[in-house]
Amino acid sequence: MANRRTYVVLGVLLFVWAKLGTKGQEEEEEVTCRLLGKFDLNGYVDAKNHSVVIGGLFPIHSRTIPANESILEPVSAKCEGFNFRGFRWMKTMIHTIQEINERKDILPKHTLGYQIFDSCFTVSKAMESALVFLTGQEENKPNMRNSTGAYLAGIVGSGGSALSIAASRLLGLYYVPQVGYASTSSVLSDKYQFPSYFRIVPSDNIQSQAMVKLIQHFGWVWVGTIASDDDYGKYGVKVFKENVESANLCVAFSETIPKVYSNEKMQKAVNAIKGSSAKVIVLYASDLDLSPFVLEMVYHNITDRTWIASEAWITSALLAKPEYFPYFGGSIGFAVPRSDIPGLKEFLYDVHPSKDPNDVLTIEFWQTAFNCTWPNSSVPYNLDHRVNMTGKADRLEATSDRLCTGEERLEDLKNTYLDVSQLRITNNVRQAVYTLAYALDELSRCDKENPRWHCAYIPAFEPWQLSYYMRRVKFTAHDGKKIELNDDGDLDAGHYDILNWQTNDNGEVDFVKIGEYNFRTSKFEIVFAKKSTIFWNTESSKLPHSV
Ligand code: TCR
Repeated sequence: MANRRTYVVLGVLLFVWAKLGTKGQEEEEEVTCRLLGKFDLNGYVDAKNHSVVIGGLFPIHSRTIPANESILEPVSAKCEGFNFRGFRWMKTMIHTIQEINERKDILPKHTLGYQIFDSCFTVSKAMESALVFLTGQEENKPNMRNSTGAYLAGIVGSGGSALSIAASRLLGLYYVPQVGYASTSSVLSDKYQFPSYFRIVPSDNIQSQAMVKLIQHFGWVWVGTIASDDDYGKYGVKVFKENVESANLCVAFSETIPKVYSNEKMQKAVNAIKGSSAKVIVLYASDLDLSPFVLEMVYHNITDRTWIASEAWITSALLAKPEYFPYFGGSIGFAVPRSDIPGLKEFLYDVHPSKDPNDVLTIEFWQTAFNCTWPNSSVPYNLDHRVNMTGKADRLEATSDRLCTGEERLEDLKNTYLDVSQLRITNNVRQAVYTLAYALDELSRCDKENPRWHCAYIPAFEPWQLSYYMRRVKFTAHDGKKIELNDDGDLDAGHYDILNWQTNDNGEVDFVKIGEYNFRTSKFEIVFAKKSTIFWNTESSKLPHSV
């Protein structure tokens, strides 16, 4: 069931309003406390009649709408920029939970519910959600029970590192397990700061080392770096630079791209790229943050560069478009391995706005995908409040006069949501849910005759008791991959695919696998497939020099 929920939160966030007398000392100071009060989160809930509930946080939108400054009280922001990839991740979580509930070998006596929120790819929404998870929405103290009374076991999320870090600072206070499917920042391995954060994706420590190995392999010496201005880009580049130094290579320039559009900062990055003889550039950022930067590269016609892509954009359908190929063709990067998920395709196709008039996310999905307006719905049609390249607010109030009929066919759609050929992070979402389920299963099997401190009953357990089992979880996934977390809650054995952007006969961008980077505690190797050819985006189409 989906709905827009407005939660009144008592005492969790207090806005202290000190109203000082305007006429100086003679007037008495009057201090009033006001409730800052309404969480406004979109999402999906199925919590009734289940033993425990798993929380989820996904970037179903890519940003919040800038608040109207004339409003004095802080209000919960609205979101825009529908993100089809995040919508697919969210659906995958529901699909996995349903699958686990049908299985007899995991948690045979229990079923899992879910409570999923849209993080809008912003820290503020991630924090709101974390508070709602902890307080159970109606009460002013942590009780780990959601509004339906079901017990919250742990959380799957969030997308970006900055969001996971923020959420984890709250969830970690109570040892509520959070299992990341995409947050890769190296700081999240620090268990003093993030005691109950686990992840099904390797830390960027490994990726940054891999990038240096790649650069050495091709004999490049000088490289530039560009990072997004957040915990992902900045820590990624920091570790990269440390590794570059110990490999005796050199960084020609190091710039950040702003989160909130600033022409000045953007031009600084553009000038660094233009003015440097380093033709190889490491770009550490999430695709949702990259569009303005990509447009700058197009505007300044910056070609003849070889981009080393971080995992967050190497397989991005938002960027891998033929019109950007002259600028970003030939990019090389590391991607988490892909997998096929049985039954997911059919599950994804089972989406229609007429099923539930309150399901605002599905209505928005339909409107955005088919470029029409759903009749009689309150969901606005794709407003865009982004700031444009000149720095002015660009309120593109797009309207589609065409009404949706409901007869639109998903089969005719070419859309990231339905593309199941590149299930990478999607597969991580699945494994994150399984990790929680296996840990709960172990907890449910503990020897009650001979109880230990971590032995408990479902649903009456403390979050740290589940964290104990999370640290020891070990299982084989549907695709045969063995999943085991180390003491830092990280996955430290596995491999990345090394991909190269090439065009195919239809003029589309293909992610061609040219090799693998295998890693296991203190053993790394880079292997290039013998027969693969690499596309180089240089004038000569040959390996660029960057010395
Ligand atoms: N870590 C990024 C976020 C991210 C991502 C992605 C977002 C990664 N991979 C794929 C969208 C799609 C890797 C972070 O912030 O930690």
